[in-house]
Amino acid sequence: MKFFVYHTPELAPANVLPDCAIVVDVLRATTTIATALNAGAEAVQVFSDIDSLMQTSENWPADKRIRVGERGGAKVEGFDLGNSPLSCTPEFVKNKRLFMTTTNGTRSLERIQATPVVLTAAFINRRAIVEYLIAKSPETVWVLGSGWEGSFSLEDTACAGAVAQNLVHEMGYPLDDFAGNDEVFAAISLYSQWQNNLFELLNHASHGQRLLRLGCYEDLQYCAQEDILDVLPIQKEPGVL
Ligand code: 3SL
Repeated sequence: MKFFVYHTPELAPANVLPDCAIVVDVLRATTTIATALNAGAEAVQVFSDIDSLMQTSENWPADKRIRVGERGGAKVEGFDLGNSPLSCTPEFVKNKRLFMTTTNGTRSLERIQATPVVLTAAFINRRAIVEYLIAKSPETVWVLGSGWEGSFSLEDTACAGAVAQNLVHEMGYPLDDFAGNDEVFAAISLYSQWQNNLFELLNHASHGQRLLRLGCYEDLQYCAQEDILDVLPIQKEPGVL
């Protein structure tokens, strides 16, 4: 397995795709996706823009759909939910399809949706991702951080490092053979430094601070937990997990 980390979708090479792409947006899109699927949502369908979400979701039965969206961290006006994973309870999402648009995470998913296997990862479901990779052993794996509007996000690269470190330990891969780019070393170093204090790391992150200003303290606490959900968000058709 050759493992590559890209801090943002823009940094991934154009005109080539890996065997497996893993999108990470710890704060909060991929944490919300894992939570919703674990709570029994029928699927999560992602959109980079609000208009196409509205058009597609109009054709879905109203009692079977939930519109989820944020811009700048705040709920999109008229939508059922913002992007808080804590809202995705079984009472609310079970057997429903989430139609979701977010500032960065859904854009990353759109960027690599033609990849044969697309997964989403967060700290909360890191273990399920690692187990899938060990079982299937795809030849090339990209982890794409979502960043914030094109710039680096601490928490996404740390999560990429959490997946990479786990794989290296469990599979006994020599790091030099496993790492496809220098970012893999950086991601593992970042995670190793903070793995016992991920909540504090999220507090330092610029998007963590933005969410704290919006009153999302409990979201940060939730997103900082590791391996609490055994759920594998995997793309079933383009844009649908
Ligand atoms: O940018 C995104 O995709 C979101 O996850 C950002 S937020 O945490 O919902 O504000």
